[in-house]
Amino acid sequence: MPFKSDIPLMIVPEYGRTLKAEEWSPVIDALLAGEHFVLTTHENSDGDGLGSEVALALVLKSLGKEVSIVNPTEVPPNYKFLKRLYPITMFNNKSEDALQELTLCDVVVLLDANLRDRMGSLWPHVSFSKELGSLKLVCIDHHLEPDDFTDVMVCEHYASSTGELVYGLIYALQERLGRALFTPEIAEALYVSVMTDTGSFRFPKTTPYVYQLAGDLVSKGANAAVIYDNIYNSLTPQALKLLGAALSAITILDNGEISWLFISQDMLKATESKLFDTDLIIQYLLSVPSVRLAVLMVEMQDGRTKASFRSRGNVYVNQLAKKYGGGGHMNAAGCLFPFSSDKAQQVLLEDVRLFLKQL
Ligand SMILES: [Mn+2]
Repeated sequence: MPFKSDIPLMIVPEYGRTLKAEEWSPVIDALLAGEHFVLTTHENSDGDGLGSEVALALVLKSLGKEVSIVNPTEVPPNYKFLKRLYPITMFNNKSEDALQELTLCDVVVLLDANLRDRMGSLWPHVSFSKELGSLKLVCIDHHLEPDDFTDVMVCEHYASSTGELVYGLIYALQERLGRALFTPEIAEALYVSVMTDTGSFRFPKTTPYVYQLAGDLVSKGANAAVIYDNIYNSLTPQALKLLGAALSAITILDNGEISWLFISQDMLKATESKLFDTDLIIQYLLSVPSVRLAVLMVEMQDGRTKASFRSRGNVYVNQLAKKYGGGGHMNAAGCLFPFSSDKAQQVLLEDVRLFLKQL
């Protein structure tokens, strides 16, 4: 008998609200005052973070600023085409260029993350420069419950994506400067952000405003079909093998309410796939309509365990992730367990059951 669902999708009245130009003033002041910028996003970057930083880098460059994009982890293969629009460097403590950029810059803009730890290996350097008083940290994001660690922050969780916010920021900047700033390249980068973070315009935050914005970006030169093809029709044979193995390993527990998947290093090795190949799998965990909470756990190379949560209705998984130092959105969140995957699975399953029971 198929599981049935009567769980309503969340619609929040503030979804689709846009910021007034004056609400962007602190960000615009910081951007116009800065000379030398480093833009960055969270570890294991996604389309939203990457598209947002490329779009903002292109805008700042056109204003005559020095701009580098330096990320804590590498660009996943299906987003590498963005590097054609702007160079993206991966930071590690041995890379002299990236270290120099971080030392020279006077403004760091963090996009699509609102917790200091999400900056990974960049944070100690940013924090050091900030303490010296030589650096301003600006954050633009749309996740829940931001940390207090920046100088200027716009964190609006009703926005579909960080790209949606950057789009509004560029319009506010155009108004302030009295000149046009959008180019086809900027439109392309922002379209990547909005398309990926709305699950290709399917998620609840896909408001009429988001469709208008997408239409505006297409009219400014973004090629929707080519962008979709670049990002989603880009699986390697290894990633397909992993998908097959992962789908067979999904378990549906507790009367269909929980879907559960653990991907081990052995599974990644057997299919010769990579960590970022796991990203497309989580959507299948929520494709059974009775599922209220979906958990994907991935064993990392260093022994830690990465957990991603998706949920339906009033199951606010950001609260679950927060318990372990993570965070995210109401229906999509994640965290990193510092201990072995056996222990992580055991602890988390108990917690997930308790969490659902008390709702
Ligand atoms: Mn995002």
